[in-house]
Order: sequence, then structure tokens, then C-alpha cells
Amino acid sequence: MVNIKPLLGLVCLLSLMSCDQLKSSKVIRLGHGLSTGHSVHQGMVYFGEQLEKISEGKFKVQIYPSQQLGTERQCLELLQIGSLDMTKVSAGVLENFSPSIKVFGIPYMFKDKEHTFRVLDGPIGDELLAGTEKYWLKGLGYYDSGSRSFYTIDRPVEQPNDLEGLKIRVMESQTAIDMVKSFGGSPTPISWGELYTALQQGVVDGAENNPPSFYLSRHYEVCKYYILDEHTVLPDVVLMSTHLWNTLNDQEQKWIQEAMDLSVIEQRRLWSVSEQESLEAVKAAGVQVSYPDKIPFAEMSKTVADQYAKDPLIKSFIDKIKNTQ
Ligand code: EAX
Repeated sequence: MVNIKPLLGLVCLLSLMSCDQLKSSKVIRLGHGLSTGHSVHQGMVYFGEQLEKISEGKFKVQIYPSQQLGTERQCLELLQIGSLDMTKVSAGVLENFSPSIKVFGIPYMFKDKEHTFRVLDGPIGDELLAGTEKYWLKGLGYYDSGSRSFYTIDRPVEQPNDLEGLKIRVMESQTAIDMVKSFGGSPTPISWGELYTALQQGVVDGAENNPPSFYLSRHYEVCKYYILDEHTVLPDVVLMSTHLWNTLNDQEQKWIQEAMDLSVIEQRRLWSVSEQESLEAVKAAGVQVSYPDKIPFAEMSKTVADQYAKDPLIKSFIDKIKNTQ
């Protein structure tokens, strides 16, 4: 007869070890609204891997994608009460919680990609992230989210006046509402997860987003016109609840920041690949993609900058961004 006792002993020992390891590692729960094919999700997976490595298994990251834990606004609220540890939201939604973030919602704020990253990765970006902390949201980094452009169901937008009277879905964001109004459109706030159905049922005539989100959400199946007017550059912001952050020691905070910085680099690399691929994919699927003269769009939406410049806080950030070379 085979003696299975030693084998049983080994099994017990292994299961005890894994329980023990699990007990000693803290699980960070991260919720967000995008699909797993998105560079944002992949950047987060990379963050988890890096954090686990750097912290030698003391931290693990559990990711909940696709609005499983709620809309971007709801995830931020969960962070504020400490019921969720981390999230990623668009700056458009974050502006409801931290007013200085509204500066990102102003159309044509940045000259080009280099200008954007000089701002985000420099003192202004740091200051804007630090500004969220008093709202129980510790900003950890900016993921690339490109720029946003209009897509429509029934007819193409060729110039800004074509938006007149069109119902355009926007995020839960006042600057986005004002931006669509500046073009004469009718802004309709709908959460990202509900948008496909809203487009399909004709609740709205169109929406606006960057190429990867347009593609991966499959909105291109319904919207056959995409005009790359690139009206806003709204970064995706990764945040941690201060209810968790403030309980961590210096070393643990450093690990998290280090892993996040690495994931920002990785996400931005994945982003540029997916931006190109997404544009090609929607074109191949029969979407008419156009590249308009952006000047008329910039001129028409200038009223948004004028309106927000009346607020001294936003004005100070507009000036700082404009003065960044
Ligand atoms: O944050 O809701 C949106 O349009 C956002 O771009 C998207 O969910 C990524």
C-alpha cells in the first residue's frame, strides 16, 4: 500500500503557506469603467505586477473593469468614503470633485502632445494632482487619453455649425456641457456604460471621444462618421482613496508611486499603438474619418475659455499652461 501521509503533509504545508502569504499581502481594489482590451486596463495590470514585484508580494491589486463597481462619478464617491481603494477617471468627471481640474475641459488648451506632457509631467500637473487630496482623493498619475473628437450616427459633421441642434452625449462634466453648447449642440450627460444603447436607440445623435474608446466600445457600429476636430485633451487620472493612502508608511507609499510611474510609461506606450490601430480598425469597418481645419472649431468654442477665465483659480491655471513652453 502506498503511504500517502507524507504527501498529505506536503499538501497541508503548501496550503498553509499560501494562506499565510495571502494574509500578509494587502489587496488593493481598483475599479474603472473601461474594457479589458483598453490600454488603461492594461496599464493597471502592469501597475499591479510592478507593485507586487517591488513590494515583494506585500501588495496585490484586484482590478474591477467595465463599470462593475459603478460609473466614474460613483467610483470617486466610493473612494471618498473609503469603500474602494483606487480608480481611474477622466479629468472631465474629476472636475466635479476638484475645481482646478476644470482647466482640462477648456477646448484647445494645449498646443500639441509635447506641450500636454510638459504640463502634465511638470509642476502644473503636480499641483493639479495635489489639489485633489483635500477631497480624499490622492492623485497618483496621468494616463494618456489623447484628444476627443465628435462621432455621429446619421450625417457627418464637417464644420462646427453642423453640430447645431444635434444631441451629443457628454460625460457628467460641466465643461463638456459648455463645450457642446458653444457649438450650438444639445449636450446630454450619460454614463459611458450606458452610451452604446443610447446611441443604438437614437437617444442621442452622437458623442465624442478618442479613437481607442470609440473603437473598443464598438460605438463605431452605430456611428459611421468620425471627425477628428480634437477639441479637448482630458487626461485620465489614477487616484487612491486618502483613507488608504494615509494609513500607509513612507516605504509603502514609495512602492505605490514607483509602480504607478512605471505603469504611466507603459500605458502611454500602449496608448500610442492602440490609437493608430483603432483609427485603422474603424476605417476598415466603414467609418468615414475626416480631418478638418481645426481653426473654426477653436474659434467657435473660445467662449468656453472666456467663461472659465472669469474664475481666478481657473484663470491662474490657464495662464500657467499657456506660459509653459
Ligand atoms: O474615462 O466617459 C467617457 O467618455 C470617458 O472618456 C471614458 O469613460 C474614459
